Amino acid sequence: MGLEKYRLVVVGGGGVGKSALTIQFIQSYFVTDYDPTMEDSYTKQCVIDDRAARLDILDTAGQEAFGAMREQYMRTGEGFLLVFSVTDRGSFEEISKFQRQILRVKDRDEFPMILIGNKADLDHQRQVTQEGQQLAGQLKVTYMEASAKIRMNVDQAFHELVRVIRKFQEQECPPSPEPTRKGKDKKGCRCVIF
Ligand SMILES: Nc1nc2c(ncn2[C@@H]2O[C@H](COP(=O)(O)OP(=O)(O)OP(=O)(O)O)[C@@H](O)[C@H]2O)c(=O)[nH]1
Ligand SMILES: [Mg+2]
Repeated sequence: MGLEKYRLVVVGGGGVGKSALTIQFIQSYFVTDYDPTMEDSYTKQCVIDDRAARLDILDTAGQEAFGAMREQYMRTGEGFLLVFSVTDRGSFEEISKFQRQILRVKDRDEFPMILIGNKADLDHQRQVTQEGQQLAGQLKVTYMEASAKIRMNVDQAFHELVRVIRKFQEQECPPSPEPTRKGKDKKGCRCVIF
């Protein structure tokens, strides 16, 4: 069976910990310095629910100055981690804007995404509490609190997004009954290759 490939995109405001989460997931260490990202990509193979997958992860720029490439990566992404920091109210308030932009670029009412409240280790600096879960309900996505620093819910967040993408693609494009069929079907769906 061919390796499943997923293109994941990490979005959210500046300094919320997108790079720290991504690097913790890929390389298992915590980056303490803040070096604003322009755009970085990573690849990791992993097994999620007994199915091997290759994840191509795009770590995007939160800072507006680097925001020009946004539409381009939104077009190619198959699933999005919407990241805010629980210590930064402004980053939480920006999330709906990211979701709207993704849905507009995709021209859909829903698309695989999950909402991540990062920096959950900084409990004494919290500016967002139960509203994380409430927003996820409104956006109809799963909510997880995470910490890149203490490696809490890091693998879980990326794995959960892959599950959401799989479910979405199976609904869009149920596996073909013909086992040798490849490539695109009539609807232009990208089907699983057996
Ligand atoms: N305590 C704590 N600090 C974190 C966590 N995640 C990231 N940080 C710190 O927050 C700062 C910003 O993290 P980055 O990962 O660079 O943020 P970013 O979202 O990639 O920022 P841009 O690339 O500008 O969009 C760094 O100093 C990190 O060490 C976390 O879970 N807990
Ligand atoms: Mg970054």
